[in-house]
Amino acid sequence: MTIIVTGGAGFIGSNFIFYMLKKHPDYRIVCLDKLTYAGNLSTLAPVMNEPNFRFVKMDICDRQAVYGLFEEEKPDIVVNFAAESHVDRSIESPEIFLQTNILGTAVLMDACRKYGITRYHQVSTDEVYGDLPLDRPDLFFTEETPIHTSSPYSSSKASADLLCLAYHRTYDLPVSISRCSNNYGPYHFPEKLIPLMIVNALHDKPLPVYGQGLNVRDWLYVEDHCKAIDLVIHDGRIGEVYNIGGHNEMANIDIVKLICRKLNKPESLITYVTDRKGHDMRYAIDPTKIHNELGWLPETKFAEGIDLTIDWYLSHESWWEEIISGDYQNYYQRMYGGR
Ligand code: NAD
Ligand code: TDX
Repeated sequence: MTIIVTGGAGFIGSNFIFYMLKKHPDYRIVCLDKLTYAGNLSTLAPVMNEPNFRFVKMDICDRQAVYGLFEEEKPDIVVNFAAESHVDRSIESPEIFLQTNILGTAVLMDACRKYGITRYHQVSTDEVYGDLPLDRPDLFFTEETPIHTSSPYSSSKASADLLCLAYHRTYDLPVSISRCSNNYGPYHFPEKLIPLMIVNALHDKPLPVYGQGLNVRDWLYVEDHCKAIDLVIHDGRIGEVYNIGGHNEMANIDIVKLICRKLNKPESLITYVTDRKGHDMRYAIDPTKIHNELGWLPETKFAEGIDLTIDWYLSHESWWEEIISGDYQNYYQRMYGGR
C-alpha cells in the first residue's frame, strides 16, 4: 500500500505521517509538500531515513510534476492536507488560497483519475459550515448543515469540497471528505491561537485576543484527528462526508487564561485587539456519523492534551525559535502592529 500525503511537512500532515508509519509499518508513505512558510522539513527529521518514507518537494498546483510523481509511485491512496490554512492570511491576500486550496485539489484529483487510485481523501474543515450563535448551545454542525462560509479561507475549502463531490458524481472518483474542528498539539505553527499564546507567554509578550475573546472553538487533539482519517480512508464510505470533532467547546479567552496559569504568567499580558474581519462566533461539530459508522471517539481529553502540548513546546524550543526568528517577524508586525 502506497499513500501520498500532501502537506505532510505542516502541522496535521506531519502528525498523520508519524501516526501512519507507526500504525502501518508495512505501508509506503510519500510526502509531497511545497515547503511554504508553514512547511518545515525539520519536523519530518525523525522519519526522513525510514526506508518506507519518501519526501518530495513539490507544489500540488504543478500538474506536470504531480503527474510525474503519480506515474512513478502509483499510489493506492492520496490524502490531501496541503493547503493555505490561516484565516487571517486569507483576509490579507486571498489569491494564493484559491490557487492552492481549489486549483491544487483539482490537479491532485485529475492525477487520481489519470493514474487510478482506490481512494482520494480531502481533509476539510468545520469552517465550511459558517458559524453558530452563542445563545444556541443546542445547535451543532452535522454533515447535512448547508455550506455557508465566512472567510476567503473557508470559501476556498468549501469550493474544494464541492469539487471533490463533483469529481465523484461526474467521473466516479472514489473520494471521501472529513471536516474537522480546531486541532491542537505538537508542531502547530505559532501563528494559530494556542501555539501563538504559548510562545508569546514564554517571551512575556502581549497575548493578542481578538474582540472580547468570547468566540468559541471546538478543540481536538491532533492525534485523534489522525486516527479518524485513518479510519475513514480504510472503512469510510466513498462519496461521503464525515464530521470530526471533540465536543470540547471553549471560549478563546478561557484558553488564553488557562495557558497563562499553566505557564505561571500574569493575565495582565492579555491584550484585547481589533477583532478579525467577519470573525466566526462559534464552531461545534456533531460527530455522530463517524462514531456510529466507524466507532471513532476522541480519546485525549483537553486537560491532558493541553498539558502534552505545552510540555512539547517547552521541550522543543529550537523548533519554534527557528520559525519565529525568520520572516515570521515581518508577518507578526503586519498582522498585529497597528491592531
Ligand atoms: P499547515 O498550514 O500547518 O500546513 C500546510 C502544509 O501544506 C505545509 O506543510 C505547506 O508547506 C503545505 N502546502 C501549502 N501549499 C502547498 C502547495 N501548493 N503544494 C504542496 N504543499 C503545500 O496546515 P494544517 O493546520 O496542518 O492543516 C492541514 C489541513 O487540515 C488543511 O487542509 C486545513 O484546511 C485542514 N484543517 C486544519 C485544521 C486545524 O485546526 N489546523 C482543522 C480542520 C482542517
Ligand atoms: O492572535 C490571535 N488571537 C485570537 O484571538 C489568533 C491567531 C486567533 N485568535 C482567535 C481567532 C479564533 O476565534 O482564536 C480563535 C482561533 O484562531 P485560529 O487559531 O486562527 O484558528 P481558526 O480561525 O479557528 O481556524 C482554525 O481552525 C479551523 C485553523 O487555522 C483552520 O485551518 C481550520 O480549518
